Amino acid sequence: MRTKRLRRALVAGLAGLLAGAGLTALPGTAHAADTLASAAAAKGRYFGTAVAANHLGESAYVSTLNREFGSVTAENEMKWDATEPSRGNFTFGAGDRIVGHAQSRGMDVRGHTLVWHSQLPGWVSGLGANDLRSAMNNHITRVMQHYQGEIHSWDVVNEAFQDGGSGARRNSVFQNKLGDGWIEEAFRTARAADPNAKLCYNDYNTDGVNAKSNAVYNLVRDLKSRGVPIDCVGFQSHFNSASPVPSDYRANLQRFADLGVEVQITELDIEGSGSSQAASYARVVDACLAVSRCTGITVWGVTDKYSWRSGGTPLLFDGNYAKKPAYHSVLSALGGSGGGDDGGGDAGCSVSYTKTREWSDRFNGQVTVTAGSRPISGWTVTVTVTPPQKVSATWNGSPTWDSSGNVMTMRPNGNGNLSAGASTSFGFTVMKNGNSAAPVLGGCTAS
Ligand code: 9MR
Repeated sequence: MRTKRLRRALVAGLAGLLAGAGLTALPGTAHAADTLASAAAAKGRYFGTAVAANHLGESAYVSTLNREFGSVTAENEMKWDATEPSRGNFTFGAGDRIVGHAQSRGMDVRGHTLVWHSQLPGWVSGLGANDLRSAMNNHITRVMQHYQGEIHSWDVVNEAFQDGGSGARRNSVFQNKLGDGWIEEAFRTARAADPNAKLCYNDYNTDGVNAKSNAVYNLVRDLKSRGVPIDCVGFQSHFNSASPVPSDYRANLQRFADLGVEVQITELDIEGSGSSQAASYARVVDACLAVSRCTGITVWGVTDKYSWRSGGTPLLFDGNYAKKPAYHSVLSALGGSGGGDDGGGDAGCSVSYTKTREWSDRFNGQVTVTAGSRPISGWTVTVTVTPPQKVSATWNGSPTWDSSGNVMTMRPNGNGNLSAGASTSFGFTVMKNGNSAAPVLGGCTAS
């Protein structure tokens, strides 16, 4: 691993020099915040993707990866069946290719995954308890030591709980032969193997508050209270119409964060298309940004065509690597400035005004905000009244005022997320004070 560490140090050193000179390092060299990675970095988050080593020879795949992403996860190459197909024989070639690619571009690497009931080679299932314990600890130790210093977070244990309402542990060779303590043992072994890697528990269908996430929550709370080393919880976040982004997603992330662990969105994909898919993605990004300990988001692949469920077109780039509406909504939710290549060039939203009611001393106005060709997750509109008029009340928006009190800047109050072409409106009452002039609207700016 010497050469890799040296290369990583050189890349890090170069990044430091560029930063010292006031320049931005890889990735996203061209303009600040016009890629997923750079927009996320501006918010203190990483934005990553799962990568398959066998696509690293495809130029469109690699150029999209290099341009947009700041962290990679090996989709399959670091799993047990790939790294230790027979007992004691370790093969790291495919995983090393991914790490080498990431390091050459200054990307971070997530490690996935050390102990999982699936993609487990057959020889593991045949072991007796004592043998299994030493095989598990040896596997963790050897794989983590191979990648020591190169992985920011490891999924030490993956998917140890059952689906459904029981909150019980999943039947697995580890659970059945080693009992409940195997998870704790895996984390202790992992800390000893690479003390600098963050150690995560990772699972699916734990994204909202439910029996399964309660069980994981209780596990993490117990491990933390007894000083067992665990630093992070991964929420896979595989969504579709049968399993949509839960309404309590943010609250669920927050309750785990409140246990003192980082939360990471580790395998995000959302089946669907168009504005509804885009809006769901924006909700996930908004939730992560609202939780200060949510440190990053990884989507489970670069392009729909190589997704594990490609029929559901769940990713941000289509099969030709074109940016989908979901891409734009993620970039926009991250605060980035997209709009470059979709021929849009508009501000992202438009406004119209109507007077809805009038009395002798006052009138009510309504402003309708309509998203353009892409979904938006926020909007800003200015409304200027003519002195001595004064705005005396507002609704469906959050106003701020300039020092004169005549210019109101209105932002959403829970009504910021609009799918492409969708509308919302806010209202206000203007005291005339002798002047019935209509207010003047500034343009609409989307975020
Ligand atoms: O995306 C992975 C796919 O290529 C594999 O065939 C599959 C085998 O189980 O694993 C997929 O990744 C899974 C991940 O490792 C753990 N969470 C669920 C992911 C999707 O199945």
